[in-house]
Amino acid sequence: MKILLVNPNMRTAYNPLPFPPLSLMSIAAVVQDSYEITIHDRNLYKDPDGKNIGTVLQRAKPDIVGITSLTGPAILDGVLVSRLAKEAGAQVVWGGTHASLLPEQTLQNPYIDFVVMNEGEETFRELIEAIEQHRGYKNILGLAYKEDGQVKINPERPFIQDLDALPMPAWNLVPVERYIYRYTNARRKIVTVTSRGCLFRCSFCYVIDFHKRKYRGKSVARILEELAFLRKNYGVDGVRFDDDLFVINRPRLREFCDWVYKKDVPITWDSNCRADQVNPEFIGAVTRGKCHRLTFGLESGSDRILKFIEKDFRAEQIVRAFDLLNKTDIMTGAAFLIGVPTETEEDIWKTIDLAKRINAYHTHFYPYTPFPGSPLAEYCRKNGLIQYPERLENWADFEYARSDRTAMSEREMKKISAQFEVRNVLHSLQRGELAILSNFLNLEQFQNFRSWTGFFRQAFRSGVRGSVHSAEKPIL
Ligand code: B12
Ligand code: SF4
Repeated sequence: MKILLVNPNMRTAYNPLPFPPLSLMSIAAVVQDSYEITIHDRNLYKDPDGKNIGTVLQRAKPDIVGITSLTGPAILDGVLVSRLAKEAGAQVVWGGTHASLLPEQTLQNPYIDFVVMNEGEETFRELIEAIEQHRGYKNILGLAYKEDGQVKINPERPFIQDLDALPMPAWNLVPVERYIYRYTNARRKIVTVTSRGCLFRCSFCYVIDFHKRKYRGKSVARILEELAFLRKNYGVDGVRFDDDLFVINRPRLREFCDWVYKKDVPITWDSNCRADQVNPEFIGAVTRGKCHRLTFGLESGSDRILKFIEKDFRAEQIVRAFDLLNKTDIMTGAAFLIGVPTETEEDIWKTIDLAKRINAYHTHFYPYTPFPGSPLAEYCRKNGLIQYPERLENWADFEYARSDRTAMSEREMKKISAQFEVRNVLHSLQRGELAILSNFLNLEQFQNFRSWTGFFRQAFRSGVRGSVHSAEKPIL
């Protein structure tokens, strides 16, 4: 059996750097000893009309093509690859967040044969075996498929409790060098994931439906083993832990930081965090553990909105956390949502004021998008604010934050976002964070340059220095 796993093109102005396709690397690791398996990352080259991947498929003639999915523009690329894969005679399997949350609609697409829902390692292995041995699919937990034109959805598969039992992600199947980037405090940094799920309940987030608010984490010994592997084989000296919430398990975090400190592990790291996790004890632990950056989903400066989206912290906790963080050397990132249902112009200005007050190293404003299955998307649906798109493809450009639904016009919101992005670059230059910019001098990363220049062209065109509202205060 020949298997080709494809990471569709996910790059947008917001995500210009390629990320290692950890989902595909994790499922590949489980089956690579038994099957001929290849990973193909479409983020590493330009191929908008699919000529290149079409040729790859026609030459390799894989039996199975697996594609990962997120709600967003990558869906269109995934559908393009699925069509070409079917033309080459393959069975097409989708997995990942979007397909897991909407398996039925995903399977209504004529080019998709199977959906592996939620965690993929065991379900995918059983599916390959069933295809190979021409067995039926009805006993495979976590699988959705078509039978006589009908979509069948099997019962859920219980989560893998012991993530240490999984093999190391298949770094051997990807061009690791393409995913290594420079950062302040790290010459060779890469992204990895050490846990799954989160215990919080932010109503816009996918974890509630996807991970059922269950958390599973690799042990500290296993994390250190993976870091040692990355260091030994690829000279990695910096890591971004892109877990849903790396810091959530406090005993694990403390143990990890103590080990890094005691053994002087030559790696710095960054991760997501929540404002309500930050206190002097936390800062002491992560500083000892060589954390160099923490990014926060802060969402809003309005307590009413924070309550509405069930963020379970208040604006004053954000201020307190940043008052502590700003006294340390830890770099900070702050992400805010804009255009959330019920948000007023006053709420938006509270958010802008808070963003300026806490003065994170980098501040991002993202327009709210309802992700299928999240409680907030369901709220929008029930209240007639949105209708879910009828076809898989229409999720590619599905937006909520449109002028007819939000307090500010789309243009004004984009302008706020662009102004903070420009502020980020100016702050980075002031702080001498030139390492980040030096990524563009790396020939292999040079193609990213165009995505960034496009973004800043747009930002400046929106009038960076102009106020976002006739009688308002400028952001910069
Ligand atoms: C890295 C990352 C990215 C990378 C790309 C990842 C990649 N594939 O190359 C970048 C930065 C490009 C990215 C972009 C976006 N992302 Co993102 N991203 C992540 C992140 C942090 C890690 C993903 C990961 O590797 N997880 C680890 C692996 C092991 O878990 P997994 O992906 O769930 O994979 C498992 C299963 O899903 C399944 N599986 C997955 N794929 C497949 C495929 C097959 C064939 C099979 C059988 C199984 C299978 O098996 C895997 C192992 O169990 C997640 C959050 C998280 N911690 O998971 C968000 C996350 C996936 N992203 C999200 C979002 C919203 C986005 C954006 C829309 C953000 C934006 N506004 O720009 C964009 C989409 C851009 C686009 N063009 O469509 C949401 C997804 C919500 C949704 N409904 O899809 C998440 C969950 C974050 C969040 N909390 O909201 N993202
Ligand atoms: S947004 Fe972050 S803290 Fe909130 S539920 Fe999702 S992963 Fe957890």
